[in-house]
Amino acid sequence: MKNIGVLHVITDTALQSRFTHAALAELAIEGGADTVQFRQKHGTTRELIAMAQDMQTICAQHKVPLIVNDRADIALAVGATGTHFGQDDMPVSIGRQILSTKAIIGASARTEDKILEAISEGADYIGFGPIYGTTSKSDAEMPKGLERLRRMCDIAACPVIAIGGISVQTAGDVIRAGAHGIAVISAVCAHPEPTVATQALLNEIHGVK
Ligand code: TZP
Ligand code: MG
Repeated sequence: MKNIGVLHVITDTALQSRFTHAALAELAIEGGADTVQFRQKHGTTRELIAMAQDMQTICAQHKVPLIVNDRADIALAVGATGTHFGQDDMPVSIGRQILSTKAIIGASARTEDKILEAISEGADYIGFGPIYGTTSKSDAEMPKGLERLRRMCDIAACPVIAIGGISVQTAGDVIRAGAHGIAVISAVCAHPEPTVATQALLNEIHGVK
């Protein structure tokens, strides 16, 4: 099994405009993030490649994996470690044809069937959420809560990364419910001090694990 991080910081420049994706990556890594995910829903492919390239330079310097949301082509273009696909994005099996067997491919799955499907197609981890209410994703579903998370972690034969509304107050509960790790946007990107916020989340995770 591949080494999957426990604290995935997803960079976001729609929620805040103080920091670029690359600046957020640097601040999060300084705080101990062990995975950084580039998530940018608008812009040209050239613009996305330039942003991802800047992030990859920082991530490579610190030996932290960079995961590109949605886009296997951009991951390939900048030499990122992998990609994360939603249920409407590229199927994991096709992503695997584009990227190497060593690449980390994560897949969001909202139901038991979709979890099993993503794993059978070769997903290295499952993203499950939103656990709590979130305003960071425009089309987020209703919160799924800790009980459903627990069930999903029981059936998934790979690490589950919980996402959605997770804060320093709830990170420990999420890990106790069986999640391998967490992915956050606002808890880090919208925090006055992203590095401090990352450190605090990591402390909560390590307090349980
Ligand atoms: N997928 C499910 S919830 C979500 C995504 C991308 C948003 C997570 O952002 P936040 O601010 O940590 O709730
Ligand atoms: Mg997507």
